[in-house]
Amino acid sequence: MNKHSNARRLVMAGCAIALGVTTATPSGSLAAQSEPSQAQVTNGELLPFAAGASGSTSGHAQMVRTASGATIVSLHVTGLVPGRAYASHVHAAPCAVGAADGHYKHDPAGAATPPNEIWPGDGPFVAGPSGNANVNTVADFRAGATAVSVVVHDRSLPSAANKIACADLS
Ligand SMILES: [Cu+2]
Repeated sequence: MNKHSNARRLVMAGCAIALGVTTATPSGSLAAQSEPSQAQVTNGELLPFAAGASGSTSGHAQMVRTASGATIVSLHVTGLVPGRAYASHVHAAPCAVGAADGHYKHDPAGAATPPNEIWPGDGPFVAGPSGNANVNTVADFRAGATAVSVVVHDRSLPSAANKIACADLS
């Protein structure tokens, strides 16, 4: 192998590390299993809850736990009321269990706000003129196993009954 192609391999390896991309290990040895985790992608369709059953809310959510230790959540919602304010959070129960229950917290004893919680849009967001919203957020930790759903809240409804849609992540 000549000098040029060696340099090229080094550059490519550097890029893979910088992007947090985990490449297949050639040996498959036990030692390889203690390498940094691979990226994990989960996603799900957004389905209406009772509070949103009168509308036509749909869309999807995706969570990427990166190999470098971050969590990226993106949410696409359609069928919202244009100009109305909504909010979204990662929740700690499946949609079918207690209407997805409460928010996922990185530190269970920590604050009920970001960065300890994961809120796509980082706070309230407003539906566009077509009733769509595309929001995301990046947390600087890898979400734990109980970060299982993404809920959309309609902030024009009372907080006790404003969960309009939910996506189970799998
Ligand atoms: Cu919520």
